[in-house]
Amino acid sequence: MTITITAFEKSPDGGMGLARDTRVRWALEEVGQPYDVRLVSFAGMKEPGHLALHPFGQIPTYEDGNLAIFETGAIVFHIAEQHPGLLLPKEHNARARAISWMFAALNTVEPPILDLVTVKIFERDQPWAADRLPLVADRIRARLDKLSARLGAAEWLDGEFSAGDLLMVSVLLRLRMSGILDEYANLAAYVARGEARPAYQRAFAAQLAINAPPTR
Ligand code: GTB
Repeated sequence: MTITITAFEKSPDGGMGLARDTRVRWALEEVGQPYDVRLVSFAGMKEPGHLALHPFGQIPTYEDGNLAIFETGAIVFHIAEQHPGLLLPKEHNARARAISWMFAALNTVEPPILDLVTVKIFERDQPWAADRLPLVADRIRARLDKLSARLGAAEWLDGEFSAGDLLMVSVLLRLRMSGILDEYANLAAYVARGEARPAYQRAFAAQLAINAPPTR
């Protein structure tokens, strides 16, 4: 049975890899798991067929035989569990620590980064948007100060590359356009290391091929 994920028919980022299917593609590439992609329009996401897979009408989803799951973190976790030792260490404590980093990426580091997108795009016409922006940026810096200190000169967050790094790099790269990532040389280098991985390159190229196909 082939694994099928869903992705935007046309991503608003035009193929910069910021939509969350890139994270799932990256995990599948890291473990060497072939997959199919079903493209979904914004309207299609809200139709009953897709809502049966994703209760909030979003992408990505993941189907494998009679299993259908949603939420990028849960999908990446499932993929990692299917391939012990590749994205999660086999040793019990190291595995638990890698899972901590997965949750830290999604629950602690990503929320203020999402707030930045919200204030810059969706709230930009509000009279208070200009006042809110520096507050949100400082909340991001508060997280990055600590993350940068913890990473130090290490290659990855806890020993070998793990699903924790995959999600943390995916979260941080959303910051590049803001310039905040470049305030932290070790984090910028960490993100670049993640993006240089062959599996990431394949995942990025696959989503780009959909969103910015060659003109001829
Ligand atoms: N918590 C869920 C998860 O982690 O899976 C969040 C899923 C989610 O936000 N999905 C978005 C979606 O389907 C796409 S990834 N949105 C459509 C909708 O809600 O109707 C978020 C995203 C979208 C676009 C860009 N971009 O263009 O830069 C970046 C990220």
